[in-house]
Amino acid sequence: MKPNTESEFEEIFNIDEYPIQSFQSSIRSELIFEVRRQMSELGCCRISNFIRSETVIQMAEEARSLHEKTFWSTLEQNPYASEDDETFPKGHPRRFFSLRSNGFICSDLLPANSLLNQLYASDVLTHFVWECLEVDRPLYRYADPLASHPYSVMEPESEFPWHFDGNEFTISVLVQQADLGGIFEYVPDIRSPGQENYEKVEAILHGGEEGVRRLDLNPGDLQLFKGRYSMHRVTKIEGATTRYIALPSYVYDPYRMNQPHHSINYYGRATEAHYERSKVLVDGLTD
Ligand SMILES: O=C(O)CCC(=O)C(=O)O
Ligand SMILES: [Fe+2]
Repeated sequence: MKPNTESEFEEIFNIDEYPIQSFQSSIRSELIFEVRRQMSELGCCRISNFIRSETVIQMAEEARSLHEKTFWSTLEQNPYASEDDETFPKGHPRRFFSLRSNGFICSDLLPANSLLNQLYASDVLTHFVWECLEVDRPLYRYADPLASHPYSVMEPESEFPWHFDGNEFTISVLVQQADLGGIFEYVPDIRSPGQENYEKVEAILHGGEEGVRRLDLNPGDLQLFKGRYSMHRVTKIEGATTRYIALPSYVYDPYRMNQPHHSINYYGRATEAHYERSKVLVDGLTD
């Protein structure tokens, strides 16, 4: 990954509106204050036009140019991307499988000079995300070579059912919007370390709407969310336009990666490191 330079930084982020690199700026402090407020109230936050409009257009071109490298999957998965476990009763969230049909352009397939690589390499961005999340520990980029900052690709009729992520936090940047559908829905903080909250999860899986929120992104917006704790999904894509979204991800533990089963289902493969690191104790939550 190429080290970030000031000029690249200025080319990617809309620093005229959001001077995230300027630690003395009151605009920056106010922005962080507002993001924190939304995160605690809504469990998710959107910062409009965070990416420069010219850059969003180039990122959409980048994603389209990598389209043929997409790993596609159409399969039934539970919210934890884990294998079926017959020790749980029928209907239990662990045994609730729904169809996912989407693709990923894995992070390790991005060309070295890709805009998404440059964006993710930014320490200023990582630090900004950390401050916005108001967590009590350092935050790291995700060590997972496939899932750290992929593009998710959803073609017409694709859908992404209710699930949790392996990593704690993601900042999504939509680069090409579907004509209709492709809306992000989530239930803020439905689980927490030590507390799976299966009853509530089950209610949502069976169509419950209590606590469900929706966020309709525009290209160039930045969305912060807590994918390990907030169950989320993307509604079915309608119309003829493919939806591309960049998913830079962050974690507490710089050693961890997705579980091999999860990695193979989502990204088509698991590396030796995925197997080696799969035994690391995390937070007690199911991946
Ligand atoms: O496409 C999105 O907005 C979210 C994708 C997602 O949840 C995931 O890749 O785990
Ligand atoms: Fe997710």
